[in-house]
Amino acid sequence: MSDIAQLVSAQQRDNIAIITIDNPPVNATSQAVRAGLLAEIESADGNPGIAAIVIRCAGRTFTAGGDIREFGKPPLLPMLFDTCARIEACSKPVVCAYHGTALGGGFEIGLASHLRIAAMGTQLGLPEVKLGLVPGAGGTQRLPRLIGIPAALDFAATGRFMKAEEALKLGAIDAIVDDDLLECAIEAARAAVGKLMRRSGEQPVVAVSAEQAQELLSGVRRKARGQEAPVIAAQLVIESAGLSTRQGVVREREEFNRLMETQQGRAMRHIFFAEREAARIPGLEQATARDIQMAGVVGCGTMGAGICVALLDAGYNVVVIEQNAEGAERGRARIASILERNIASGRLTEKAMAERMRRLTSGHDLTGLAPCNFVIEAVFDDLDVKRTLFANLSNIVRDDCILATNTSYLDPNAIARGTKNPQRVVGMHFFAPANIMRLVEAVRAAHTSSETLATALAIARKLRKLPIFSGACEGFIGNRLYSYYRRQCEFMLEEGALPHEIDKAMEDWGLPMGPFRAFDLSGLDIAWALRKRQTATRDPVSRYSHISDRLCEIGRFGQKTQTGWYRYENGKPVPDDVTTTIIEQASRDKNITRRSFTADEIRIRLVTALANEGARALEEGIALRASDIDLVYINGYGWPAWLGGPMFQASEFGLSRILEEVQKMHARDGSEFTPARLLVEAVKQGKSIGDRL
Ligand code: T1G
Repeated sequence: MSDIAQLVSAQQRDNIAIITIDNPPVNATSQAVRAGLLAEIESADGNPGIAAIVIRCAGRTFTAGGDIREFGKPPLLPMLFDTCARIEACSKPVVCAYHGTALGGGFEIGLASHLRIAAMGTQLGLPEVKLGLVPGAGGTQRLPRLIGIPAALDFAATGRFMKAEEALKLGAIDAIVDDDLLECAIEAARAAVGKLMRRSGEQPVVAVSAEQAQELLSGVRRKARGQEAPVIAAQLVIESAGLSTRQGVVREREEFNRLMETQQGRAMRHIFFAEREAARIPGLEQATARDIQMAGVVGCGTMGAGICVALLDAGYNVVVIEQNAEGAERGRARIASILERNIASGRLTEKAMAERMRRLTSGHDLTGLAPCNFVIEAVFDDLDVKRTLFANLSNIVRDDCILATNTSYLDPNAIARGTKNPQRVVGMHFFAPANIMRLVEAVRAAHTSSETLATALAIARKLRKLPIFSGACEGFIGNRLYSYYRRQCEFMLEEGALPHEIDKAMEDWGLPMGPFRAFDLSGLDIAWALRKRQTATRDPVSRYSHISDRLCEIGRFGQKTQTGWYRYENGKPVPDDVTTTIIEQASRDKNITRRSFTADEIRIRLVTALANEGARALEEGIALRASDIDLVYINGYGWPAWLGGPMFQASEFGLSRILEEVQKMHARDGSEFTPARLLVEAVKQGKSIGDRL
């Protein structure tokens, strides 16, 4: 039997042809599926014994769209838009039976059919923009013909899913069924025989005015923040009013092919696979996560409160402990105020908030945590404080209660010392605001058991976070790399750049916030305290910039003091002479002749700082894969997905260029910037940065 026969098959029930796509896991429309579907439609159309056709999928979902593994390779005929055109032109009614997630090409197969029904719970959408693309099989042309330009534009430009109920209301589908989907589809096909067929591509589109089009486009552009695909998708939807479906599909295809080759497209596809790969942690295949009935949180400052909200949102019962009664009261109020903000923004109802608050117990006595089988601490980031806390906790909670630390820098091994059963200690590093940021670094300490790690990962996933495995080291993956990035930012100041120039170079590139604005936002005092603690152990010959210390010495701690790298006027950062004077003095102190930097120089230097240290983290097994590092920067440090992360960008710049840059750093800035062995090897062997350098 050929592949085609296996992946797409047809049966006949009376005079109805039932075409079934069966291509697990998600019925992607790979070449064999496209060809099989085309062949079966043609055969049914030409068969006088067939009066109507049903298209359905086997397995857990209708097709989730194009086979992403085929992307970036030479296209294989037939293209899905041809198959869809053939479906639409069919002389017999074609009913599409959606279930699961009908996405991209999957949704488009139905849009080209003459009638669409969906099982309860089906979700539909055009998520191509999330892969840096636009729909490629007529989605931008047929959807506006069914639901109008503004609604179609919203789906095509955001990639958001619509529930079957919304799709029905908008007119994207014709019915929702809660009985047997196939039987209902056959029934609908029978009823359609001999009736006038409604071809989506032949429906008129109600044009929008030029002003409305501009308004819609500028809204999309604003939200896309530099990503190209959403704007193009919106344009294509708007253009549908002036073109026939056939012409529109040609336009759509041109843009699809062009976007496929762009860096943004490559980056987004890299991230799609990176996210799925990140879930695979070697050695953990057999480990089962424990069921958590009650979660405890120690510390209810900004971080602790955010973690509590995330736990409450995910349905856990939560006990939160502060140092004293007032602290507990304040903590509870902090949690309530986050939830209230979610009500104000329409994300939560009053009732849901009340229900969450009922699941929250707050107090100031650690013994309140006795019933918990998972406790996370989010107290002041000090080793003695955390060590004492864990030692105390291990006398209160059950011996198998998992103890997680939210430390951002400290060594979880040191925290675990003195704890009974250190195998149940794990790092779970959240990023502020913890109820919103998607990244959690799941840190395996020397004694962490597989079951403990698997439980931490499962909890993070239940919180709808993206857990990334990290080994134990100072700063884990994210902050470890970040300190090299921060230092190169400051070195460039000494050499001639100014904070706003570096910020502009990075913001124009795509970061929502340049490094100096980000430093100001998170506060300069914490890093200052850390540097002071490290003074004694710092290598005296390694390059050290005093600029940030000088700012802190005069009380410039960033946004919270209204001055830091910038001066803040009504919350807006303004380059400040005081900072410039300190920077220029630092250059003079080191006899550095100041020079100007191009934006490209700034970007490559900062990517190099991250990628070289990233490669070292890979060498040491701290990070499992280069793509995990990219995910850390995208989900925890504001990098847009379409930039692909620092390791992806390093290979885009070219690894030999990166190596040259590290060699310069090494010569100029000292031994911490030694080229990573993996980087040197990759360049020598002409390999790409890949997942294993
Ligand atoms: N192509 C190839 N593999 C895919 C795939 C796809 N479209 N979608 C999922 N997989 C693999 C995935 O890598 C994983 O594999 C397994 O399926 C399960 O996925 C012409 C051009 C459908 C909501 O963007 O959003 O149509 O890791 O772990 O959480 O206009 O997958 O097990 O080896 O994510 O249940 C548009 C992308 C394509 C859909 C299921 N479609 N997929 O989520 O499982 S472009 C998309 C998803 C297109 C046309 C154009 C989700 C899902 P492995 P999973 P899940």
